[in-house]
Amino acid sequence: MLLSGIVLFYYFSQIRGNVFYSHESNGVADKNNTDIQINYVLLDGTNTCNRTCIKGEPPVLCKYHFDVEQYHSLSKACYDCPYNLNDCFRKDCIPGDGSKRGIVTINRQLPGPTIQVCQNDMVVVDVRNKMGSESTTMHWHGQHQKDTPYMDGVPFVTQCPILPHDTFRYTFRATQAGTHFWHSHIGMQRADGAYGPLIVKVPEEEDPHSPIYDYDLADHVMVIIDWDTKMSMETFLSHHHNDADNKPPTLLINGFGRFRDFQAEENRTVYMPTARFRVEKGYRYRFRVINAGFLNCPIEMSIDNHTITVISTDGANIKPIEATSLVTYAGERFDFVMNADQDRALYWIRFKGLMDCDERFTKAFQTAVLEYDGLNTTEEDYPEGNVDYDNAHNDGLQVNSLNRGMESNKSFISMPHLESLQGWDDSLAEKPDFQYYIAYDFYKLDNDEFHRRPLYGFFNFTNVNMQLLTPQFNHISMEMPSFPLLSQRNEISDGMFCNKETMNKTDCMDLHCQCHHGIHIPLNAIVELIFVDEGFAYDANHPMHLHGYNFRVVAMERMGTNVTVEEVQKRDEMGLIERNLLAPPLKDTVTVPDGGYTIVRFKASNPGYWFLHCHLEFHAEIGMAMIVQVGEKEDMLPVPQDFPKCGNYLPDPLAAPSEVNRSSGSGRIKTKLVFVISLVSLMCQLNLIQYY
Ligand SMILES: *[C@@H]1O[C@H](CO)[C@@H](O)[C@H](O)[C@H]1NC(C)=O
Ligand SMILES: *[C@@H]1O[C@H](CO)[C@@H](O)[C@H](O)[C@H]1NC(C)=O
Ligand SMILES: *[C@@H]1O[C@H](CO)[C@@H](O)[C@H](O)[C@H]1NC(C)=O
Ligand SMILES: *[C@@H]1O[C@H](CO)[C@@H](O)[C@H](O)[C@H]1NC(C)=O
Ligand SMILES: *[C@@H]1O[C@H](CO)[C@@H](O)[C@H](O)[C@H]1NC(C)=O
Ligand SMILES: *[C@@H]1O[C@H](CO)[C@@H](O)[C@H](O)[C@H]1NC(C)=O
Ligand SMILES: *[C@@H]1O[C@H](CO)[C@@H](O)[C@H](O)[C@H]1NC(C)=O
Ligand SMILES: *[C@@H]1O[C@H](CO)[C@@H](O)[C@H](O)[C@H]1NC(C)=O
Ligand SMILES: *[C@@H]1O[C@H](CO)[C@@H](O)[C@H](O)[C@H]1NC(C)=O
Ligand SMILES: *[C@@H]1O[C@H](CO)[C@@H](O)[C@H](O)[C@H]1NC(C)=O
Ligand SMILES: [Cu+2]
Repeated sequence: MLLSGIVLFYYFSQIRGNVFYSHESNGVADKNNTDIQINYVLLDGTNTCNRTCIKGEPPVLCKYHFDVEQYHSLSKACYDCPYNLNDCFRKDCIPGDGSKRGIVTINRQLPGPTIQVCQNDMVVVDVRNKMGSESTTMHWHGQHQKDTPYMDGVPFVTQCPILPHDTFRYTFRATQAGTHFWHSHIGMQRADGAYGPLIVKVPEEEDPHSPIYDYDLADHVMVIIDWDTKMSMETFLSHHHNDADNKPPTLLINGFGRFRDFQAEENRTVYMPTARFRVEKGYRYRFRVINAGFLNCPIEMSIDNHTITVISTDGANIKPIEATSLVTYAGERFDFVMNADQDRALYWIRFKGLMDCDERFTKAFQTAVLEYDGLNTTEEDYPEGNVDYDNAHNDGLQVNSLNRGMESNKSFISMPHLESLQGWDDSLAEKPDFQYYIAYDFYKLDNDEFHRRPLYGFFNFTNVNMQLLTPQFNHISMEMPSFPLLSQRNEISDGMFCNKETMNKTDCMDLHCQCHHGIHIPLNAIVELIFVDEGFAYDANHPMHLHGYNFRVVAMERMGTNVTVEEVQKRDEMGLIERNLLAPPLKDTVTVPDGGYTIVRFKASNPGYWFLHCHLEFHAEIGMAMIVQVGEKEDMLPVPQDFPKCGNYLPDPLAAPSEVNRSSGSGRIKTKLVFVISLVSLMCQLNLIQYY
């Protein structure tokens, strides 16, 4: 892969002292950051931070440059792709699935550049917004930002959006080892290509799984996304404001997809290239899977003639489990080991889209190729047999199955049954300090964004495709604040947040309630969140992602098609909910069975304002999200003094000009006025302005 991009070379230049923002702020105690005040070596991240991690070696500072651009797949950079397959691998060529469409890229790569560092390295990413009219932010999915909560990249929660032409320097420590990813956290940019791997490695001695694999190669990272044939904003708008659907037709694996065929000379059919994963017979390989998906399309993956041994999820190690297939949901990551112990051959890797991608809708699937060494094959050689949607599945034990819970049987295993290698901690205490139900579904509401009664209210339509159901947490749609909560926390007013305790549920079941949905959790409380997917409307699936933490997944069950919080509560009181409080897996993104619940636990030890949301972009963007405030404002780290600010500008229109503060440049205004007047008179003289 071409990973050069635009990179600033600070190769081996020693830098000393305070590369980090000094933590001085309005009366908030200075926190000791002595542990990160080391003399880092500033490296060009793309080439030199990608290294073997050695125990005892000091961390380094890795610098990357991200140019966020609106771009195009199968652009002129692709010349004769796919008729000449070599052209598809040219620099700046994004072959995609063969659709020519607008995309959003980082350094004209899709997926974007890989950030690969060792644990505790400092990562510095200059994100330059080269889009003319859209703002952006970047989120480092899986990193907890404990030292730098204001680097979490959530617009209006931790920072202001980065304006067009501006550059924002993210600086954070890669504390969470494992397979993660970075992605834009604004609008539909991730859906259109603004995502890439973030791999944090550890020394071999610190990896409990190192004895069971031989290689952990950059080439074996598998980034999956569901993919559309047009800009996803187009799909979003036509689905939300008209009768079009929101189902992704295909998938991309590392930016490649065989979706269309192309007719070449002599009636020869050619395809876009597929992702290829090369292995040498006799060795065991660690693969890292990232689901960057944006729509309701869980993806089942399997490799023909091989089993996979799943060893970690969302960066946290689990006891290895051998399986045939793995289901991933948007935002999740899994690492597995595969043993190249079969005949030297080409094998299909099958990716099957579920839910909105299944046989009822688009039958979206994709393939990649597992290629053994010594075959003398080209990009045009494929494994035997054709893959279509109906045979995109391999039978056998499945990990993380769709809409299944701990009622697991021999054919599938659900998340709480995986065993964390981190053992027990006090988040798994018998009773939590703070328990909170978050129930959701799609509701038939006159959501003012999409249905305006009496003009075009929800019930004005009989055609269900014209009825937009609103996904909400606890009957509330999140309205994002006008300024970032964490970095401008002094502007937060009392009573600014709403939640099910402050709202009248009866009202919110009939009317569309939209406000700054937030809950407040005491610092260091042991928290239990119970997600209830009521399941009345549709068969849906919402992956839940919490920023700033990973949580234990202690229970999961599918109860039926229609479920209420009261029923789950009753079940719990009767002792019918089985919680795994021994060593359940640690995750930051988890599925909830439709018509069921998922229960997670964490210790609220990371103060801040953290976003909790459905990881499907269309849902999060229309309010299936909330704020989790952990601790008091004083508990949170202060932001750097010169951190960018934003917000409304609403001066009093009745205030006399004299009341406007003179200090801030009235002189300059006068000069400008004189300049404008003389410019206008000059233009009049030159007849550049016409009067009508
Ligand atoms: C920071 O650490 C130094 C040395 O360990 C200690 O003397 C000092 O009191 C600490 N300051 C704060 C604010 O904790
Ligand atoms: C890391 O370096 C290896 C060897 O130089 C290269 O093959 C690989 O692509 C690099 N990986 C990344 C993530 O840059
Ligand atoms: C291509 O296909 C067309 C229609 O099926 C057929 O008439 C023609 O002979 C084919 N050409 C070649 C070169 O095979
Ligand atoms: C894969 O397994 C199938 C079924 O067991 C077998 O028929 C086939 O020959 C195997 N493929 C290869 C390339 O070994
Ligand atoms: C590899 O394949 C090419 C074309 O198919 C052929 O010309 C060449 O001789 C082959 N090389 C070996 C070592 O088999
Ligand atoms: C496990 O449960 C599923 C769904 O209820 C069922 O289809 C399957 O046959 C069961 N498998 C076994 C081995 O019991
Ligand atoms: C929509 O429904 C409302 C009643 O809820 C009705 O008053 C209104 O006339 C309807 N509008 C149209 C355009 O049918
Ligand atoms: C909630 O609203 C309903 C209908 O508007 C009203 O009857 C009820 O008293 C309200 N409940 C509370 C607790 O305010
Ligand atoms: C679930 O609720 C839906 C919508 O209210 C209703 O149409 C359906 O009959 C219910 N299903 C069951 C099994 O109760
Ligand atoms: C004007 O200045 C005064 C005193 O410096 C300050 O208190 C006030 O908030 C300022 N007003 C505006 C609109 O900036
Ligand atoms: Cu959702």
